[in-house]
Parts: sequence; structure tokens; C-alpha cells
Amino acid sequence: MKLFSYWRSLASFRVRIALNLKGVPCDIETIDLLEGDQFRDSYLAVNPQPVVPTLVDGGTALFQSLAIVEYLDETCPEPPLLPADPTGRARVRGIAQIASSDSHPLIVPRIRKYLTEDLELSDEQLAAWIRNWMGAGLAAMEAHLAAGSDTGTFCHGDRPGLADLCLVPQVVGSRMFGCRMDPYPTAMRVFETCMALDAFADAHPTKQPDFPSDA
Ligand SMILES: N[C@@H](CCC(=O)N[C@@H](CS)C(=O)NCC(=O)O)C(=O)O
Repeated sequence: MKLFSYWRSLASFRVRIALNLKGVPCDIETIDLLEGDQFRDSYLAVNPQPVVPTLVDGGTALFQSLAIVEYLDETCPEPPLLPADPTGRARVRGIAQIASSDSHPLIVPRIRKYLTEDLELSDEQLAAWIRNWMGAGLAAMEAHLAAGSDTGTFCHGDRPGLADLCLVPQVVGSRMFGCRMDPYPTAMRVFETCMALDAFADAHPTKQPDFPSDA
């Protein structure tokens, strides 16, 4: 398998964690989003949407991080990333999608570029935008985790899964952009538990081969 990834891409981070949890070996090819590699014809031939991640398995190019993670879960079922019961699966997917659908899409590079170049937001306004939407995602995740009787050591029970592999990049990204983390004690407890596992720690942006030494 080959993963097209970028060190600070939170969506790529989700897939890296899933690959590690499954123990699936995978080559990484860097798509440098700041250099515009996502717009090169050679990459667009693999994924016509200029974003990472893309996972190539044999002759198939899989796109969208949560679709990729569910593909991995179906093709390598152990350990499962989703609960066995439909209610549990809906809860886990719901927590995951707060990050992947409601929060992270508002802060990706193309949105930041539009805000600064087209709408001419200042750096301070951009930072406020990012903190607002990352914080809103974290607040919603915290509310579900703090109130949910199914919350355990991890987001759902005592095994890491789909919700955790979305929570961890959400926390790491929020910290990168200077969000306060003290309003989210349950999320942070689960985050620390996840980061004690190699599968999560090894997927961290700073552990990636393309992490720049001067970052
Ligand atoms: N919903 C997509 C998000 C894909 C996405 O926006 N990825 C970002 C990096 S995290 C990207 O490649 N952005 C390029 C850009 O915005 O120009 C997924 O979960 O895979």
C-alpha cells in the first residue's frame, strides 16, 4: 500500500493512526501542500481532488480519510475500529464526524488561502477563525464524551477506534494553532491515553519523514 500524505495534514494523520492500529505496512509519499504538490498532474491522476490523503491499494486509489479508514476496517478486521452494535457505531461515527465534517474542513489550507487572499483577513483574524472552529469541534466532542455513558478509557469503551483517531488529530491541530485546551478535560484525558500508544505516537506529525527540521 502507498499513502500520499503530508506531515501536518490532520486527515492524513487519521489514516496513519488507522494503518498503525491495524499493523498494515505502508509506504508514505509526501505531497507538500505548501509547495502545491497536490496540483501536479501526476497527483491529480491519482486523486482528482487536490487534497491528501489518498491510499493506493493495488490498483485502487482510495480517497477521503474516513472512507479510507472504514475500508481498512473492512479489509483488515482486527482490531476493529467500530463497535459491534449499531448504536455504538452511530455514536463513534458521530463523534468522528464532528471533527472530520464540522470543524476541520473550515481550517484547511484552501480555506485559509481564500480567507487571507480573497477576503483579505489579517493574520490575527485568521488565527481567531481557526481557533473558533477548532474550539467548536472540541467543545462538541467534549460534551459527548463527558456526558456519554459509553465513554471509557477511550472515546467509546476501552479500545481505541474511529472516534479516537479523529480526536487525536483534532487536539494536535488545535494546539498547533494555539487553542486553549483546559475547557476539554475529558477529551484531553482520552488524548493522553491514546498518545501513550505507539500507533498514535508514531503517526504524529513530528514523527513523519517529511517533518521539516526547522519547523
Ligand atoms: N475531508 C477530507 C479532507 C481532505 C483535506 O482537505 N486535506 C487537506 C489536508 S488535511 C488538504 O489536502 N488540503 C489541501 C488544500 O486545502 O489545498 C478527508 O477527510 O480526507
